[in-house]
Amino acid sequence: MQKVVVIGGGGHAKVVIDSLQNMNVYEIVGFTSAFGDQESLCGVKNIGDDTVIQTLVGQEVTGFIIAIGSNELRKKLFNKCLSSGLHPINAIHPTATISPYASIGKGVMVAASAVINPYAIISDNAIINTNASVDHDCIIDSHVHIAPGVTLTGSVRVKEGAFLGAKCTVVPQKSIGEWAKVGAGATVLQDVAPYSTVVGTPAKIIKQKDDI
Ligand code: JB2
Repeated sequence: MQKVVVIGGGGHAKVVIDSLQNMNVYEIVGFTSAFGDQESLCGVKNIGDDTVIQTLVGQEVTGFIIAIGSNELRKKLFNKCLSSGLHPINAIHPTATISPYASIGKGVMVAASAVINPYAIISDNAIINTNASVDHDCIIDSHVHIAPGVTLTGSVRVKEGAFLGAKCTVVPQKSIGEWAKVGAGATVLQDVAPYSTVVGTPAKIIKQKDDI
């Protein structure tokens, strides 16, 4: 079995480790974390901070996945692990349904009961969380997090680093801009501007890029 390391030791790491264990194709050598985390998660041991990564490369560990919810931090650590020579692996829970006509990038997490329909494209280091639905022709860019229960109807474009909160819905052919945030339960009927935050039904802007 390919030896892999999980980066992160919080709530999201539990879900990623559980998915990897269900896949039964990787040997997880441990997880790295930043501060005061538990000694083990789901039977996988805490092997310290990210300084151990270089050591692992020399110990036949070839794969990694970033198991952290924050899109900014996940992007930073993804690039750091790539430059260390490790290769990103996917954590796809066996109960996820992924069309053979969909395309899945590297370092992607697809959680239990998520559905990815034909001609959807999921880019590197994205999270498609529990029970989310990504319909035909949706394009999900890198470092995006689609939270549990989100419904993306057909041909939705989600740009880099955007966060879509739990159970929000986006109607067809709308675009969510780079690093935008959509609140839990929102219904998106219009394009969402980059770096903005929208909430409610219909979704309205509560924060724009200029407010940052
Ligand atoms: O530089 C780092 C670093 N910075 C923080 N390197 C490594 N290896 N780990 C880092 N961390 C780790 O991120 C912390 O040590 C901690 O283990 C983890 C953050 O844990 P937390 O439980 O706060 O967040 P999470 O990202 O695991 O889960 C969030 O996102 C999920 C998608 C939560 O909001 C969950 O509720 C949510 N389901």
